[in-house]
This record gives sequence, structure tokens and C-alpha cells, in this order.
Amino acid sequence: MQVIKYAFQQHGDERGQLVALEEFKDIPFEIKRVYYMYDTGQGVRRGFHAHKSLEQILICIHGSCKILLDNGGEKKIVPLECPYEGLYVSNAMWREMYDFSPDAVLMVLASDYYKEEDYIRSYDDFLEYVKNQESGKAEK
Ligand code: T46
Repeated sequence: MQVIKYAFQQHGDERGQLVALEEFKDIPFEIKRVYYMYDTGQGVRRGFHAHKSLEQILICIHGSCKILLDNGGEKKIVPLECPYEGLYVSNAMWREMYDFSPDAVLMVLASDYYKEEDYIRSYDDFLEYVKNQESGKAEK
């Protein structure tokens, strides 16, 4: 599994740092939604789902956390600890977010609006979904 991590350009000067993100330039999709999570309790693990179509970029803009990515065949753990780094999370990718520092703010840029029907919330359904996608590809 290839992990795609972006190092965004930092515009730093004596006043500090600034990162600007533009769709199709710094972010590979149209940004239709931004959300962020903070005040995550110690030991909390979030996520536990995949998306059928949604693509996202996860940026821990303050503090740190870890992301588990699982494509149904392989798992990778990606630490996020820099406000200028973004992790691309494709569709059909199981994700779990954990090990949040008390000050962590995890911001997410999403390619679509919130749609409950895009979520795959059961791991067994996710494995089935990946299997069907792969057999669909093989038939083409
Ligand atoms: C994902 C990971 C990284 C909304 O009303 N609108 C929204 O855009 C979102 C994202 C959530 N919600 C509501 C739905 C739930 O009642 O906020 C509540 C918490 O959402 P959820 O339990 O889905 O949060 P996470 O942290 O498990 O997952 C979220 C995203 O939902 C998901 O797409 O990839 O962050």
C-alpha cells in the first residue's frame, strides 16, 4: 500500500508560519467540506469505517495523532504530528484515528458533503466491498 503524505509549502517569516491550501493545486480534489475534531479524550479511537467514494486529506494542525489505514489486504500506521503535513485517504480505505495528544486538532478536507450512505461501517462489509471492486476490475 502506498501512503501519500503531502508536505505543504510553508510561508514563514519573522512573524511565524502560514500554510495555504488550494483545491486542485495543493489538494487533488475539489474541497466540498472541512471539519475538525479536538478535545479527543485520552485512549479514544475514532473512525472504524471506510467510504465508498469520499477522498480526504487529514491534517493534524495542532498536537499529534496516529492514523491506521487498511486497504483490506495491508495495514499502515501513519503518525501525523506536523501542521504542514497532509495524509491522503482514498475511498475504499478503512481508517482509525487514535493516540491523540490532549491538544490535538485533526482537520479534514473532504471531496464531498456529508453523506451517511457513503459510509461502510462494518469491517466484514468493507472486505466484501474491496473484494467486489477487485473482481470488477479483473473482469474489465
Ligand atoms: C472520516 C474520519 C477521518 C456531521 O454531521 N457532519 C460531518 O461532516 C461529519 C464528518 C460528522 N458529522 C456528525 C456525525 C456524527 O454524529 O458528527 C458526528 C461524529 O462523526 P463520526 O462519528 O463519523 O466521526 P469519526 O471521527 O468517526 O469519522 C470522521 C468522519 O465521519 C469520516 O468521514 O473519514 O472522521
